[in-house]
Amino acid sequence: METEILDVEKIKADFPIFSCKSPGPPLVYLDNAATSQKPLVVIRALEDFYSTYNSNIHRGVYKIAERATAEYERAREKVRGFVSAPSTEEIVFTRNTTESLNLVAQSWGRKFVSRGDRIVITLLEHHSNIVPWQELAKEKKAQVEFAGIDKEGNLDLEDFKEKVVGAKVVAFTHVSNVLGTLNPVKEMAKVARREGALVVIDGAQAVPHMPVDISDIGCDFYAFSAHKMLGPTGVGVLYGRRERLEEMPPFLTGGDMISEVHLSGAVWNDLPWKFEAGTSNIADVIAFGAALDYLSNIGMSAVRRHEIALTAQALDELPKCDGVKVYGPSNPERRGAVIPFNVKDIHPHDVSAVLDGMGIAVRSGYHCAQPLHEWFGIPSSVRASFYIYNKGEDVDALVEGVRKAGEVFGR
Ligand code: C6P
Repeated sequence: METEILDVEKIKADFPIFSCKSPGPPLVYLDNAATSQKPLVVIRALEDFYSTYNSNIHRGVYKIAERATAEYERAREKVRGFVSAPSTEEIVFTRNTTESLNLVAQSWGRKFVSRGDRIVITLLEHHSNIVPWQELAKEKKAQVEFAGIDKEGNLDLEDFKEKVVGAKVVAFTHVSNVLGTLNPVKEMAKVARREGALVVIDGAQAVPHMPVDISDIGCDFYAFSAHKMLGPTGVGVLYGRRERLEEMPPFLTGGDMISEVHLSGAVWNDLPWKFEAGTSNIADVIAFGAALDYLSNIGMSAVRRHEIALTAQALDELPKCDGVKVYGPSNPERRGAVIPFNVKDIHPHDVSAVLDGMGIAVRSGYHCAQPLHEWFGIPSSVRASFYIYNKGEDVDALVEGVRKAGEVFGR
């Protein structure tokens, strides 16, 4: 079926993995919520760094070191522009979304959260936005509360608003990595900030797939990962509002995050370097810049429209298969391109194995969101997730594979 908005064949030609000659059927990659594939420009940026100007940053005063520093800081500016953050001082590079969220919980949380405080999150969270708060709460004798969802997996906004009253920290996902639920983050941030709460947003499944304007949302912290948006693994981003970053202690200490060290103690570096201790993931940050250029050339509005079309097709076709139950919001405009489902009582790993036999890669399990699966009363699910190199034919292949799994294992 012809669904796509983007020129998928042209895009696919930029991704070496799709022309890789391996035995078996060609790869239909539908595990993009876990990590995306990488275009040649990103791979080349890594090769270019290591083969022509490999050196450490913020230290050497020789040519290649100065170039490395400049490219690294240029990538920071690209990130800032990509998410419309106010300044590069507020863009901190971490290893991934998980580390970004831990940084907030460990640094801001340990300083400002105290006994009896309430930390409000939602049932839609990935473990990375649950466990750091649970650990903080344990240490500080604070409480973690979960705002609820409706049957489709939309946030219960009234419940959220009630729970947020008097909260110290409010942390929520922009897009659910399981159901695709697209949260009204601007409204949520406004309500939480009115209460004087710290507002933390997990944007791991949003920034890769749609235009995101952090200044417009109005949060204190916003986290995401490069590897889900064509970039290398090992690079995360934490946007932090300047006042918040200034009032909190460093997360890790050592080289690069200091401006002076004496026998009597140390003085912290300026923002954002105060939060980037030790040698950074230089090559991968620079290559992430190439990924952002690639996505910007396509345009994030086009990416979003393309994914809505694929999602609409999947939401239309999958439920027609015998015994298939699809979870999440029914309106493709109100969800990301993430489709979880189950087939009869067949184990998701078995469905995934049948799909794998056809060259189709999906994720099966609880997708690092066990509380959400428990709420739905299921141990696990199969999850297909789309990106810019997927086309309507991939959805057709998925549907065919799901039918086949139903026949192979169904009773
Ligand atoms: N979700 C998935 O298959 P890291 O692993 O730190 O880059 O991202 C963590 C994370 C945080 N929040 C959300 C909403 C996420 O989706 C993820 C990563 C992947 O769903 C791997 S578990």
